[in-house]
Amino acid sequence: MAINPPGKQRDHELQVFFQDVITGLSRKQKTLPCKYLYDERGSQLFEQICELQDYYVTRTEADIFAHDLLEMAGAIGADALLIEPGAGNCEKAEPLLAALESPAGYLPMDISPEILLAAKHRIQARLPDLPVHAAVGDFTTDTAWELLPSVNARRRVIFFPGSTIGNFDPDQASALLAGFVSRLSPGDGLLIGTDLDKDPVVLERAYNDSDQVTARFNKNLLHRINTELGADFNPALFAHRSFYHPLRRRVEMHLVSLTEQMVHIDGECFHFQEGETIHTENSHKYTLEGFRQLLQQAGFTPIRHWADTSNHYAIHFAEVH
Ligand code: AVJ
Repeated sequence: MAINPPGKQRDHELQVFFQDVITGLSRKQKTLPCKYLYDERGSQLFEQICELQDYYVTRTEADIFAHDLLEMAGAIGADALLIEPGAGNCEKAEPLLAALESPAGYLPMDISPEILLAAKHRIQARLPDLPVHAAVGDFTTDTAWELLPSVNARRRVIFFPGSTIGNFDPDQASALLAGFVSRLSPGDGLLIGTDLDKDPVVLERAYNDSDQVTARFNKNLLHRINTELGADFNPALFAHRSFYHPLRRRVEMHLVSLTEQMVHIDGECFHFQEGETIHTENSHKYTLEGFRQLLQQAGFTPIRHWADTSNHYAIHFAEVH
């Protein structure tokens, strides 16, 4: 197998980014894939969002983990291997791993080797008996899962917190969960966080915070396209807009063109009408029943869930049937 030198790998990533941008902006409803919101600056801004009073999601999930950790560890049981796709700094898994009975190991996956290795060392310092198998790669590809068959455990449990599943349309979410099932065996588990459907006022405040951090997070995508792809977006001529769509049960994030304008990206030219938008993200909200149906369809049996007292957020435990 040929190994790409770092420069070439980077070139390839830029090519894919460029293609995705051109394809997205050529559609009738212009769109950009939300994964590109998370470059270094975007990830910093997202961390700031998580600290906002208006953004209840991160805080609420953390409260549920703090409150119900022992029950979750009990549901997972002894000698389990915890697998975390898109683990990042592994901060959410660490207390859970510490609460598990004789865990067989931890297998975090992330595209960033630096963040993953730093987290691995931190966890090994705290839990020296725990085998940590760090897998660098995109969890939607086979490479990231290559280590899995070689790790023995009584059961394997996928950990997918953060309501990341909400970024996927229901069809894609179902396919992602079915993909998880295909990596597991009957009786293996899934511990997954989902934001719940709720009062639109609460939802819209969370994605239109009074400090405008979400607006900066959204517009950072235009800066990124300018820097990495040499485009000439004027971010001042776009406005952040987020709204709840009750029929689609999701918060949509858009960038609205404030005027008629042209934008150029490497010889390609895109026309914007005044008021035309680029759709940059979806954040799907589930009812408890709706998410259980999604789990069921994908091949999981819902076992139980934990939620906050306002039912703003839920963490579900399910088993492969
Ligand atoms: C990272 C997908 C959980 O949808 O709430 C936050 C991303 N976008 N504010 C979410 C996000 C705008 C976030 N998730």
